[in-house]
Amino acid sequence: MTASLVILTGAGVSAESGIATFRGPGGLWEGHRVEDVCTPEALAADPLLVHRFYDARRAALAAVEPNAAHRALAALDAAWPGELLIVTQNVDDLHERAGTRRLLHMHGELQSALCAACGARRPRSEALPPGTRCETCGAAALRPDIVFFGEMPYQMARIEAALARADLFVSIGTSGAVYPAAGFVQLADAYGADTIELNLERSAGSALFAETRLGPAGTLVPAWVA
Ligand code: BJW
Ligand code: ZN
Repeated sequence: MTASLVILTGAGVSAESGIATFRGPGGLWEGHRVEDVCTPEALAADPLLVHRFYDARRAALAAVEPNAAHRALAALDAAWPGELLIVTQNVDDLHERAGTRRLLHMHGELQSALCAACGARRPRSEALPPGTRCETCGAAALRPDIVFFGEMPYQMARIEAALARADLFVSIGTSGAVYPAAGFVQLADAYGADTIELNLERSAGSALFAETRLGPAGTLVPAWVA
């Protein structure tokens, strides 16, 4: 039987495309830490600041392209006959632009807007003017479709079920600073999966992995997939 894979990706996988990581150099935005902008409290207190942050990030997507790591994962997705799930913490669309299909955005997507009143989603390629109304319920409650600190990441039941069935868990380009994603390695290990970390430097939970390979994702991921 073919092995079942779960692959977790973080900001490091998009770094070589030119998207800044959160906790490395350039990890501040206009002097704000991500922990101060990505909260429901920040959205309530200063919605324009939070919308501006995501508008700038969305606009920046137009200037970047998937890199060799995204392409290698898309090729693996296309070729792997067994179960496979790529769980990304990234809110960019570089995995899908590379052609990955078995993909889940656990922290949301820059190119989606969420109605805080009814939960409806709509595609969002441009900034939405303040006061734009939800097409489903009519409330002026559209917010970035992003999982803020203190909010439950998306599709946790599906992720946990995939981890329970996984033979191999691979973590790529994530610092292991943010839960629950940082705990997936322990979960996968407890369920009996083998575990590998591919990262530029050792992550917070590095010791929990059976194997760690250090280097840039654009080099390590194609070599691992080959
Ligand atoms: C390369 C490379 C190259 C560089 N090649 N590698 C205390 C203890 C434990 C938990 C908590 C706690 N207090 C609060 C919590 C929970 C909290 C949390 O974990 N906080 C921590 C800061 C401690 N988590 C949450 O709140 C989450 N929700 C939750 O727990 O719900 C449960 C619950 C809810 C309600 C009631 C009760 C329970 C939600 C977390 C949401 C995270 N959101 C963000 C922002 C949204 C997206 C966006 O704006 O873009 O998601 S934060 C930010 O961090 C973003 C990322 O997805 C996430 C992870 O970052 P990532 O991807 O790891 O990036 P970096 O920059 O940290 O690391 C990059 C790595 O790449 C580095 O290691 C580099 O070395 C490497 N790298 N270049 C390969 N070329
Ligand atoms: Zn609505």
